[in-house]
This record gives sequence, structure tokens and C-alpha cells, in this order.
Amino acid sequence: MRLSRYFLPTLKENPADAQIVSHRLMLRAGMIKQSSAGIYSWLPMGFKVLRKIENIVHEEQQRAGHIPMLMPTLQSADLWRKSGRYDAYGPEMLRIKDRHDREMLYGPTNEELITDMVANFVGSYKSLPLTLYHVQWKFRDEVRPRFGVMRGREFLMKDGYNFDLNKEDALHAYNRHLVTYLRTYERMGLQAIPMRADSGPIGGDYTHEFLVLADTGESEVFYDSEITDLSFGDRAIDFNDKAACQSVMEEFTSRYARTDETHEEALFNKVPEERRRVARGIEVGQIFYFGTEYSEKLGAMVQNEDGQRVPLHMGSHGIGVSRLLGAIIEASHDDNGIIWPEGVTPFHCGIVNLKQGDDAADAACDALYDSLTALGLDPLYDDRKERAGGKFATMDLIGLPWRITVGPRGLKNGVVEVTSRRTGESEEMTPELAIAKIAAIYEGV
Ligand code: 5CA
Repeated sequence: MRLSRYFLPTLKENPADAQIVSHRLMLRAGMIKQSSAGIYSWLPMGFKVLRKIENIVHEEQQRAGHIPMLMPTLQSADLWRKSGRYDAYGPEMLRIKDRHDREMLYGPTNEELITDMVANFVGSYKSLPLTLYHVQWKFRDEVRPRFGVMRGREFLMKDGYNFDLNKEDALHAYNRHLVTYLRTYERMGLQAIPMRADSGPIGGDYTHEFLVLADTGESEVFYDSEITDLSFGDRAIDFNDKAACQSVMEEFTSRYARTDETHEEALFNKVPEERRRVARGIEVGQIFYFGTEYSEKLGAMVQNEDGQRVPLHMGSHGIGVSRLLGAIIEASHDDNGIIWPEGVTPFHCGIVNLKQGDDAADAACDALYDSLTALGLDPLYDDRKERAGGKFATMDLIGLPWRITVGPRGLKNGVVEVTSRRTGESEEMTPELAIAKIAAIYEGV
């Protein structure tokens, strides 16, 4: 993409109404525009990152054998009456009437809709196990929408639902989700720690929240610092292997890590003092196992191997897709702007032309741009007639992890400069080597 032809409405000044750094930077980098409280338009660059995050979520879900689909945003109140949540949900639910005076709602989550669907189509244990998921907009009429996309009213969520014959299989689904989430967040450059949590209005006994440590997080968390040494990495795991999933799950959940809702001081005090940490975190996902409650209320029954009709064991599993943009920026920025992890960056690298209009510089930039694009990479070429300082400031603000700087002086010696946004370190090299370096960085990302 050439910046002169893109739509990147950056702001020079810090917006007064944005209290936390990720919100400020998303506004300044021209990624989002508020349309009303807690509701945002996703401008092209914000939308690009949103899609990248969503794609990682899809890839990791499907790697675990979960099946994508799409349910509507608007739901009928009837199913929610059956589950008992129509009244219980309270003012956070946006209730709407259609022209026939039928009661509708903008879905805050989808347990009812999917359980009803499965009740309609699944009648035998032979169709199990089954995990369906979608990535869809939700609406929760939060009392205090704030921090930009972190606590929106309209937000994008991955929500998945497992349907199993018995508790053992459903707990395998729970463990499987925990494991796939570890890899999902790591691919986004995040360390998200699974912590024992409270199940809230979703219900159920088993639940973990995934928290990214950040001073601006809304949750207070308590954990054993050994947890932060763990990483899932690129281990291969067979998601059908119950024991393998269970062992990873235990590795990541056996140490003390809890949100304030489940915190127990006496237990925490058993952690050696030098490893006890009290911090703040951003909740980027939550998984639940809640047994047969919804399937009983909504009639999701199957015949088991003995021919008896039994209710399905269920769980649900959410990832805050739009919130993740804020969480990633909170975890990865400096005074000059965002620092995107390679896995989610909107463009793979920037090309800065120090002297637009200089024949040699223009030709070298065009050639770099074409070669990178031909390799399947996605560079952002700053081809504006602007001062070099302004171009650098824009690149730093929008946070592309790599920058190639091209100027007449370097070109006389046959070199361009490659700079890491994270370390600020620059290296001079030929354009060919610069292309090879960028291509190598993104191999396998
Ligand atoms: N049905 C279950 C799991 S599918 C569910 O709704 N879980 S949840 O309530 O925990 O939401 C899942 C994730 O959505 C949360 O972990 C959080 O990351 C994100 N989320 C929740 N509320 C908001 C909000 N107001 N703005 C942005 N993201 C949110």
C-alpha cells in the first residue's frame, strides 16, 4: 500500500478523552473512530489488525478441530425466556421490538441460540463430540463503556460451544480450549495467564480467565511469579489425546493464579514470599464448563449407547477479539507509539523515502515495494512529499516492526537502512539483503 493512496487519518495531538495509552494510540494512529459511546468504526488500519487477530483465532480453533459457523446478532427473546436469562441478564441486554411488536435482543452471547440449534439437529451420541464456534459482534450495554475497544458496548468476540455426551468428554473440551488459547495468544505476542475465575451470569463450576498483565488492567490478580516463565511455544499436540491436553492444562494451571473474585489469602500465602505477585490484568478470554443446565432447559438431548435420552454436557469459550487490540498495545508500546508484534502487524514493514521526487530514491523504493509484494509481503510505502522527521514519526506511531529507509546518500553506496521498531537498532545493507531479511523474519509467522 502506498500511504498517499491509503486512508490513515493520524492525529498529532493526544485526544483529551482517552485515559489509557492503548486508547490514545489507537485514536492517534487512525485505527478507530468512536461513533457513539462504546461503539466504534474500524478505520482501514484498525480493521486490518482486527482481521489478523481474527484469522489467528480461526486457525487455532480449527487446528483443535472446532468448526466455524456464523449466528446472527439479533435474537428472539423466546429462547432467553426458556433459559431464564431474559430477565436475569438485566440492563446490560439491549432489547429491541420489531414492527410486529415481537421482542428481540442484540446478542450479548449465544448459549441459547446454539443450544437450540443443536437440539434441533443432533439426536445421537454418534454426532459427538461437537464444538462449534463463531466470531461475531456482541452488544452489552455496559454502564461505563471506557478505554476504547477494551470495554466497548459493541465488540467482536469469538464464542465457541462444546457439546459432549458426558462430563469426562466435556472436561476434555475444556482442557483442549485452554491449550488452544495458550497458542492463540502467544501468536499475537502476548503472555495471557489462565487464572481461576468466577463464572458470573454464564454459570458453572469450572472456569478460567486469561489475563494479560498490564497496569491499566481492570482486574486485580494474584499469582506465583513462576507462571510467567512458562511458554507454550511451538509444541505439537494431538488435540484428541485427552491425557496430553490434561497434562499441558495442569502445567499451566497448577500454580497459584487467581482473579480477585476467587482469591484466597491463606492459599496465596503458601507461595514463597519472593514469588508472590499482586498486579493488574486485562481479561482477554474466558472458558467455562457448565454441565447440562442449558441443554436441559432448551431440550438438547441425545440417545446414548444404551438408547437412553440424556442431556448434553456443555461449555462455552470466549475470546475478546476486539479487546485484544487494546491489550496488545498496552503490552507493546513506547513513548513514540505502538510496537506491533510480527504476528498481528497491519503491514509487514514500512518503506520510508527520504527524498520523494529524487529519481534514484523513487526508483529504489518502487523496486523494493514491488519485490516485497511479489514475495507475498505487505509493505506500507510512505511516498508522501513530507519531511523525513514527519515520516519517521508516523512510522513510529503506527508501530510497524520493521522500517526500510531509502535516501539518495545511502543509494550512492548501494545501501538502504533496516530499522527494528522494538530496539531502534539500524543496519545498512543492500536492497536485496533487506528484502531477504524481511522475508526471513516473516517466514512461519
Ligand atoms: N459465552 C461466554 C463465552 S463464549 C462469554 O460470553 N464469556 S465472557 O463474558 O467472558 O466474554 C468473553 C470475552 O469477551 C471476555 O473474556 C472479554 O475478553 C471479552 N469482552 C467481554 N465484555 C467485553 C466488552 N464490553 N468489550 C470488549 N470485550 C469484552
